[in-house]
Amino acid sequence: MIDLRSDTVTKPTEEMRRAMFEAEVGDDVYGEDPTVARLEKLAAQQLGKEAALFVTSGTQGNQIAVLTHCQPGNEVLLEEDAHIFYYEGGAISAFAGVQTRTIKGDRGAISPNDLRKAIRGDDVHFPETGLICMENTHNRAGGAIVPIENMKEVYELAAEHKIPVHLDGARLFNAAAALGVSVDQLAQYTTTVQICLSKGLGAPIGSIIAGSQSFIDRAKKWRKRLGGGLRQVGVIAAPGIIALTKMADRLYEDHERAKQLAEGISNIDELNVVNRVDTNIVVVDTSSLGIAANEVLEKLHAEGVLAVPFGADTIRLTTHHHISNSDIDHVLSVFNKLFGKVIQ
Ligand code: TLP
Repeated sequence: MIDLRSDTVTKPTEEMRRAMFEAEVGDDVYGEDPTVARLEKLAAQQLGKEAALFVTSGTQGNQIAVLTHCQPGNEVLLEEDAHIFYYEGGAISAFAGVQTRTIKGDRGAISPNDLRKAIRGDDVHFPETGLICMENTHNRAGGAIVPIENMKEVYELAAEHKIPVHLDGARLFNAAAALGVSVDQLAQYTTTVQICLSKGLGAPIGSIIAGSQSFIDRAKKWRKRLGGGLRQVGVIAAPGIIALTKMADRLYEDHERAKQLAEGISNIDELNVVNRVDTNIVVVDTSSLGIAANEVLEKLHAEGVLAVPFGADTIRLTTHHHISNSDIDHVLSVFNKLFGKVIQ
């Protein structure tokens, strides 16, 4: 099987497995796990923040950030296809008791003008705008990079109104690699940031949230409340250290392969690549085939290629460190075999 469902399917490298085996551990609820402490310190340094916290998943990291920043009844502004809004099971309202107000973006970027209009003024009728969320790269925009200038504008506007900005940076390292900048250059325009260790960076589990020391102190309490206070968790923090130090430099390869994949697929008349491929995600409109996306996926599955549905007529393919050049060639030959003939 060539698994292009997500970069979350990546398995730990040999080095990660060895690090897990050898990890020094302690009870992290007592703050005594030296490996977790090392990971958090390293992540805070890389992201240019005062402190960081190891959490179990991207979803947990985002939700802890919302819970820590907001009060029940606040309004949170986010792009209309943001993962926090679209894919987190409504957790933001279920747990934090906030309401969401979505703004249509352009390739995941919210225009400062639209944002300005959405920020609430001081009125007894209104909820307070408690948080602005950004996402970079933007998943549903097809791994699109939100430009650094846009992040700066959003952050400055938020600061004028004393509103914190949380960045869902599940794939921030992909954005940084594609732009040729360091992650702190992007994270500087955020109050807090969440990054995933378990996507393109290949760790088996875990995310980081980073921000000021006082934010992280409060976030730690929320993590505990949510049952995310873990004990000898150095065994899973250890591969996270390798993710941060060894895996970011190769992400450009995933981006190159995604571009090759998109180019090959777009040569098939009945298929339409709908995103400009900035990073490791390719979104394909299959509507011209006259069959539902799920059927397209079944046909691919039968040929040993896995992808995910991304809408009624769209599928998503994601490259990652288990996907080689010859896998891309093979996937394209499968696409041609299945769908290329339709046009002849
Ligand atoms: N995204 C997953 C699915 O949930 C859709 C994927 O396969 O892409 N933020 C962003 C931008 C994400 O893409 C994801 C995962 C998360 C947060 C959540 O991370 P986890 O899965 O660790 O909770």
